[in-house]
Order: sequence, then structure tokens, then C-alpha cells
Amino acid sequence: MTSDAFDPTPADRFSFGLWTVGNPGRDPFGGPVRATQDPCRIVKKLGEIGAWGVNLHDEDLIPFGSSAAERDRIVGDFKKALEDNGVVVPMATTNLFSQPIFRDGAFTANDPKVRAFALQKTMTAIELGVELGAQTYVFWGGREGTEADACRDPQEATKRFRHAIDYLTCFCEDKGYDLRFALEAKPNEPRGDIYLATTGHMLAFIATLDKPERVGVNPEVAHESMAGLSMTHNVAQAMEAGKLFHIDLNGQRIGRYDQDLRFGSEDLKQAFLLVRLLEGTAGNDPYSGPLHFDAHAYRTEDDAGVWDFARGCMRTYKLLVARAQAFDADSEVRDIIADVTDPVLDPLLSAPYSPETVAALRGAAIDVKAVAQIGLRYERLDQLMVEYLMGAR
Ligand code: GCO
Ligand code: MN
Ligand code: MN
Repeated sequence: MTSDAFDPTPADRFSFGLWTVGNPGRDPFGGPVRATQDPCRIVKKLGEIGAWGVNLHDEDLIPFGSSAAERDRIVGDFKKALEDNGVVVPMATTNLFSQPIFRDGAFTANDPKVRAFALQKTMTAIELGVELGAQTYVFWGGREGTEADACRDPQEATKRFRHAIDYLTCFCEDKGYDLRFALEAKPNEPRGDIYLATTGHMLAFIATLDKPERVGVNPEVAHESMAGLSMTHNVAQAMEAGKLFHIDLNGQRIGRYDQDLRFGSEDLKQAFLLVRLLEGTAGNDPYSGPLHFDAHAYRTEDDAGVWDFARGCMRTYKLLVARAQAFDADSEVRDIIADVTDPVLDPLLSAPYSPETVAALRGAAIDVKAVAQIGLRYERLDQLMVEYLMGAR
């Protein structure tokens, strides 16, 4: 394999979940096609290909029902693998969806025993995450939803979810954990409908929490696309609100099940726009958190294909950074998107509301016809983007 400027290094802050590169290729129509990998082996391989971090659910590392002694041995071996391979754990999360007890959800389930068990499991998993050095804790409401929607008042579900997040932020404060929560939305799958379906819903929900400053979002390309939305716009809203605490990068086509494809393998233009936003190549403040790939290799792949997949995610990200930088440095692009300024209206638009500024604004002469006739050159702008993406510029 040749090496070049697009080979990843830990400075790029790329991370993968144990469940991503460790995905054995199971789907609803067929069993695993690849062997289960030891978590320590995954850490070694991630170190070799230049990844920075590895993320995990409690059960990705410690099989459900392990004894305390088994747990300590597994965690000890894993810590050694992290150290030996220079890999960190930026994020941890809880599996609140695989065990049969969670078949009606976890924090929102009707049975208080289920809700209590979900809190017990999450507190234990938070302790594990903190022990491994995680700074972000992700909440994806895997089965927090319904098929038979009459089973509970959806308002009650929101209240229960809020109670759980408030409770767990208190737990972190009580324990002195410097851990930030990142809420991940998904519209459906595995449930027919999942509560708090998009990043926008999560942002509105966060504002209702006891300690909103501890809580942000973890938007995922696939999930926002499943809802038919623009990942880039939703991430931008989160960034502008100071709430982009984590991100799940992958590839997805609108209208499909959660495909979790290699980053950039679908909708390259959206991937370009997302990278451009995250990196701030157009001049906005960049995102500086972990760049996590929540994706997995096609079911056609063997072990070598899994690592091709992982390298591909990271290389595509870096290739898109370079393309976005070139695009935003292009004088023709800059000319088209240059701020339109107006010496009379700009001060009026930024002045605070007052009877005087209202009168001045309402009195300003605007040639409605002339303004509407200026071509905005967005056809040319978009074609330039396509040409950068195709390597023609
Ligand atoms: C999915 C989700 C998960 C979560 C993970 C971490 O659709 O399965 O994206 O991969 O991101 O459970 O919370
Ligand atoms: Mn997903
Ligand atoms: Mn995800």
C-alpha cells in the first residue's frame, strides 16, 4: 500500500467503535460472515492504521453477565492494549437495546423494573467509561419508541427520558466525573418510531433539562438522512448552539434502512459540505471534537476488507478536507459567496430595536424589482463544487 498525505494519523482525531470494525456482518436476513474479533486485537489494528480512538458500549468489551473478576481481567487487558498501541477511548455508551429486557425500550419503558435496570446498567457503564478515560458519553435511544403507539402517552415517554438524563447528570456531578453527554437521534429502526427523532428534537429537549450545559448532541449522517433531512444543516444548528459534542460519520441513502456505509461512499456532495462545515474552511469556527465513524464494512468483506473500509472512511475525510480548502480558496468561489454589503442598510439591520430604528428601516428605499433581477450565480457555484469533487480543478 502506498502512503501519502491522506494517510490518517492520531492528530486527525479519528475514532471507531468496537462494534463498527468489529461488526461480523450479521443482518436481519443472515448470520455473521466474519469471526468475532478480540477487542484488544481491534485496538492493535486501529493503532496500525493511524486511528486515534476506540469507542465502546459496555457489552462490546465486557460480555453481559461477566463476574467481577472477569470484568477486571478484561478491563486490565484492554487498558494495556490501549497503552501499547497509543489508542485512547474518547467516548463510551451503554447497550440499552440488545438484552431482551429492553424490548419495550429502556428509560421510557412502561415497567419501572426496566427503567430502574436501565439506570443501574448505565451508571455501571459510565464508571467503566470514566475508568477508560472517556470524556463524552453517548445516549442513543435504541429501543425508546413504539410500534403499538397506544401503549403509552408519548408525553410521558419524554418525561421519563428527561428524568433519566437529569438523574445521570446528577450522578456524574456527585461522583465528580467531568463527562459530557451527547444525545443521538434516530427516526426509526429497530422500533417503528423512535422518540426524539432528529437532532433538532434533541436540541429542543436539551433546553428543558436540569443541567443543559452538560448535554449536547451526537448527530449521525445515516439517521438525519433516513429522516430525509440535511445532515449539514442539522450539524450547523448544533454547532451554532455550542452543542456539537460528538459526531457519527457514515454513508446513507435517503429512504433506506440504516445502512451505516463507509463515510463518503454515498452522497459525496453532502459529505463534502459536512466536512467543509466541520473544518471551517469557509471561515466558520471549526469543530474540534472526535471524528467518529459509526459504520461497518459490507457483508461481502473478509478481515482485510474491514481494514480497507476503515482506512477508506479516514482517507475520504482527509481528501474532502483538501478539496474543501481548495474550493474555499478559489477566487471565483469567494467572489460568488462574498458578503453583499450596503452602507445604509447594514447599520440599520444590526441596530437594536427601537422606535427610531424601526422608522428608519421602514423608510429605507429598496428597489424591489432591481434586487430581484440580479443573478446570484449559484449554478456556477455548484458546478465549481462538482469540479472540485471530480478533481477537475
Ligand atoms: C445505530 C446507532 C448506534 C449508536 C451506538 C452508540 O443505528 O445502531 O447509530 O450505532 O450510535 O449504539 O450509541
Ligand atoms: Mn446508526
Ligand atoms: Mn450512531
